[in-house]
Amino acid sequence: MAIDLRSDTVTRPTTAMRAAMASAEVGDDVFGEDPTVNALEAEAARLTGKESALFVPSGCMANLIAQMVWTRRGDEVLVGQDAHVVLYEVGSGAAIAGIQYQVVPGNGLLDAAAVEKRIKKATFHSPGTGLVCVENTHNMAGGVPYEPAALREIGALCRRNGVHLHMDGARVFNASIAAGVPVAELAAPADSVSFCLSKGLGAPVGSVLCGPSDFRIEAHRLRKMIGGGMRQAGVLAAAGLYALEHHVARLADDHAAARRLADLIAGHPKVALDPAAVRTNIVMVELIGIKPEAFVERCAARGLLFLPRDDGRRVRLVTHLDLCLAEIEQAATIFLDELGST
Ligand code: TLP
Repeated sequence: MAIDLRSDTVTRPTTAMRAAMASAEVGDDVFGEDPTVNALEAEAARLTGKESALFVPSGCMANLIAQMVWTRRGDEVLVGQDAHVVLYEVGSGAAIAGIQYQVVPGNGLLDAAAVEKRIKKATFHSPGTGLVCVENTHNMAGGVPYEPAALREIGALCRRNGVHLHMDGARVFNASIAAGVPVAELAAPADSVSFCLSKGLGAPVGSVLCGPSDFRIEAHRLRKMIGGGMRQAGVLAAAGLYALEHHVARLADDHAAARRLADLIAGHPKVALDPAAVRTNIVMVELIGIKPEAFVERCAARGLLFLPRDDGRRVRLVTHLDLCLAEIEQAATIFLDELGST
């Protein structure tokens, strides 16, 4: 079996998770009658400290719905560099929500000063800022979590300016473990937060979008509009509930595995990598004088899978619950071996 570090989305549900799915009580969720979906939404609202929550099929749908609820067509959405909503959501913000992005250059994480400089009111000839969106952890920056204080400052600034704040918290549980603060505290400055059950938490499908009750009413309508209404979704929600109960604390193991991998790889003359910068489960490695695509192919031929970034310089390796420490060490051996033979 290959060692698969392409993403934390590749995990398969465990036997215990499948048992929870098989025994889930279900109903028609479009009528709001699936007890397991309702329980998952209540738990997600509790964990994020929001009034309500909506179960959706994917992180992309959660982000799209949040952007549709909080903006008017033509609005600008302020995001950090390499934001997932800009790079990897197939242009849905533009194509469906009708928004345009203003991307703040930098490492991807926003700060209040950068936001303040760019936030603006609509005039007869320019768009206004409809929404600020933070990504926590920031995927393409290398799984970097926000400092809680930075989020509070951005939140306060948004409130002063009457602009909503959405957190793409696909990996906010990783951020919470890394920062040592509850998810609710990280999410408090944001009006809405989405998180994925299908990444480090190990569920097969699903994300949850959390926010105020009136936000949920509109989000629910939009979910149906874009084809995300699900029927006996309790079998999926059961996996999510199981993940929230059993797979959150263990994210620390993924972080330790990522740091171990970084420690083993760093120091090779053909890589630029600071292991101390690896705070969660993503290791972003810059290759020096080597083409990422060709290197990825060579490692794949040796049974080690990971992805090249599209910047022509870096590769991304992601740890998750389907890996053991021996595989991490084997991964490093193959990686270093192939570096040596370039
Ligand atoms: N990220 C995937 C790929 O799309 C890159 C991955 O392998 O990391 N927000 C963030 C920050 C994400 O990283 C992702 C998925 C999403 C949203 C979208 O989630 P899904 O795939 O459930 O639509």
